[in-house]
Amino acid sequence: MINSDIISKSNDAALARLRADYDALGEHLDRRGIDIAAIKEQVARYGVAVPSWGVGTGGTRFARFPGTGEPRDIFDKLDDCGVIHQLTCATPSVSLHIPWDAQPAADLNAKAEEVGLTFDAMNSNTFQDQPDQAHSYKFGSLSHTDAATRQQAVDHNIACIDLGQQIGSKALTIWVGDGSNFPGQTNFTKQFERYLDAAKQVYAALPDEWTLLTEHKMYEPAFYSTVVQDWGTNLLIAQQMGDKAKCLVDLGHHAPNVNIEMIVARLMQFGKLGGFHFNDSKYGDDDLDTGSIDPYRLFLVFNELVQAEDTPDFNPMHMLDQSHNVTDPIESMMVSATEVQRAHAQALVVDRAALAGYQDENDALMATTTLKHGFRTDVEPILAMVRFEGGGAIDPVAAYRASGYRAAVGEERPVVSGAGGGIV
Ligand SMILES: [Mn+2]
Repeated sequence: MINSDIISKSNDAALARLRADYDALGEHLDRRGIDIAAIKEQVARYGVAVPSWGVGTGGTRFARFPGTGEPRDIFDKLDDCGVIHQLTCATPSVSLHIPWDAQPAADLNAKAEEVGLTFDAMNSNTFQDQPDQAHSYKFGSLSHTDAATRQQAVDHNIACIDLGQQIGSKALTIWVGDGSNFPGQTNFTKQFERYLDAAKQVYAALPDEWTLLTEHKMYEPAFYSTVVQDWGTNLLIAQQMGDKAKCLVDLGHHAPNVNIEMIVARLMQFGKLGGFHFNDSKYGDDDLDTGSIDPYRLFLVFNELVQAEDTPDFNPMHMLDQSHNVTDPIESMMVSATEVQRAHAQALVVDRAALAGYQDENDALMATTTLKHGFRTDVEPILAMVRFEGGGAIDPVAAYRASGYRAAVGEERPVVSGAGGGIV
């Protein structure tokens, strides 16, 4: 963790400016009939989970260039995740990927408590083979033509639930790489039937208070067809399973130009929006830092979410899911968490009553201008004040760099060979 003196010193240098900016924004919002303290409270209550795999340096299909002091195991990862939350006060939980992070529950719980974190959704992995497994997932997992391979994938998912129960998780996220690379390679219908049968076995093992999240993805690693390719198929799955099954929306897993915020609205309307994986993309599933390419789209997603915040039992899980190739993953994650908070806060300051009026009057120009007014509002002083008041850093990246954390862990953690490609 970062020494609190370093955070205090960094904050001392920035506090006077922050107070002036916060007061100015407060006056501005007051003229718009918005109480800045109420927005600040809502921002403070919001948290986004970080994925354990996000604190390692990722790669592409071509190469992986290792960074300094990469985490060696889940305990190093939890240290890094602890730093992200310590400085941003925005990421109180971590999502584990099994078997990458499989360790005795008591050890995981002890480490999480030490660094002040809890555990978010469990993620199963049936898209790669493990050294000791009996059946290969080369041609699929839950939808494999071979019953024993499907059973192995089902058993793995149930093992993820078992571990999750011991560490306080309440959800299992399933994403499979199953699909095909050639027309004719698979029978779409039979393959989906096999998937549904297997997924139902996992669903049957789900504890009452748990949620099963299924994540769709249009392509990759299968490049002709994917079993759970879009939100339509994903919704069919959730409807087939039952009330505890909901859809997970990863911002990078759609066809180009798809209206993601509208998918969000549709899923919410029918109680099937289970959660998000935040990232950004220019071309495909680029897994770039959240808000780095299209912050307006992120805002439009939150514009839908904010409208549903008062709905009973509406509590979708929010997680970052991105891959860092050229940045320090801790810095990318801190900035991304802030971008998610920013989009949330911008959506909160939209004049909803005015917007609804313009919509009813079919005043397209004023409706879109009213929405854009929220997006144009610089809410950074609110976010910074939430961090400061929570004991975090007004400028997390500055405090992090001043701490020398990366160099320090670099002393203990050897560089991992960069020979292989692959996104983690
Ligand atoms: Mn994802």
